Amino acid sequence: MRHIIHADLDAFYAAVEQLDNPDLRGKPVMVGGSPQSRGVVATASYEARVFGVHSAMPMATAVRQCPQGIIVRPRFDRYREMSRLVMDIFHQLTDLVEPLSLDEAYLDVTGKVAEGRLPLGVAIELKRQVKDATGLNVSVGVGTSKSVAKIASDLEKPDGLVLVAPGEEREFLSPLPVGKLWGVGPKTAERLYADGIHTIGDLAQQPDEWFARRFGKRAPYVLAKAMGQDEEPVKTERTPKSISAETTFPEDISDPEELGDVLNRLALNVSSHLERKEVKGRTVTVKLRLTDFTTLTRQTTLSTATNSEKVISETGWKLMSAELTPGRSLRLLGVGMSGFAEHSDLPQQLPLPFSDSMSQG
Ligand code: DCP
Ligand code: MG
Repeated sequence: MRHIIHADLDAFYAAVEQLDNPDLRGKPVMVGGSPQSRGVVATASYEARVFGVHSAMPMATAVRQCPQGIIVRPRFDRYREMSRLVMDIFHQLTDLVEPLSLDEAYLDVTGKVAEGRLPLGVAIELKRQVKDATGLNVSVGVGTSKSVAKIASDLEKPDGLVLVAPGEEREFLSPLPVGKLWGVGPKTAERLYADGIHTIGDLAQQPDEWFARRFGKRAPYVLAKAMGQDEEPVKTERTPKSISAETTFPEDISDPEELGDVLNRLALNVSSHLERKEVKGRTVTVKLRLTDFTTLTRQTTLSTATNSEKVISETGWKLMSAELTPGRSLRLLGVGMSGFAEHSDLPQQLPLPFSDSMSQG
């Protein structure tokens, strides 16, 4: 049996701002772009969430709903620095860490439990270590699978700690809305509601034939998740062939400035991921999905390998802006880096023989 922890920092960007500036503590803080330039909320402190302010909301709307909210511009370098501290603490506990974003990771702590530690004790200690080292609160879920741990960590945010005891997975999941299940997106959830399936328990009760019809090849995975028995391993940091980040918009976006903001965020994500894996790449790719679902990818190969957020976003911008014609809207934007150097610690200033011809096309 495995013991998995899912850890997710509370109101991450806003919490860092409140940490660094005591004047912001206990106040509604909205981190993001300016309401004048169609900026969006990256995240809001829990004090602001009371007013309905949330991530991805236009800042102008946030200001309307919470006029006393304090708008703070994001400081990505600082968030990345904090993220690194937190991920280091995770790594001190176990080698089996799978980061999902700057503020979120799975940890496989089965080894600790085998040494005689109680899963609850491991989780309490983890929360305390993060708090002591950084001043940040992390919400933690503990369970025998990734999906149960992830759902659990979200349930009592902020500063949550939810443990699902072995054998109680199904009972735990049963009353929760199907939309909470990993892999069931908003559209699938809506279709399930239409079929009268509201909770994860409702879903777990459906006959096998129904699962096969509704989910096709994915049926066994979805069923396992609904029963709280998925076997998905915690995937540690190996060097993959490419690292990318993408996002689908709630509504299609045509404004280049707005797309530029998204691109910067994705570039930060890719760059911090590259940094964590200690690799640098030369090929930057952007992926654009248009309103009609046409997907374009455009890439270019740089002369020097990099993990720089600035270079990735600038290169991505060149590739993307060449495709932005008036009236063209995007429903998805992605940025990726590939073409990794075998040993990224070796100097990269000299091009490898043939690298130019290899990088074309
Ligand atoms: N983020 C963003 N845009 C989004 C969602 C998130 O820029 N649409 C950034 C800001 C968040 C950080 O990523 O602080 C982490 O995302 P989370 O979804 O974990 O949200 P928070 O940590 O802010 O809040 P919580 O986890 O307490 O719900
Ligand atoms: Mg978070």
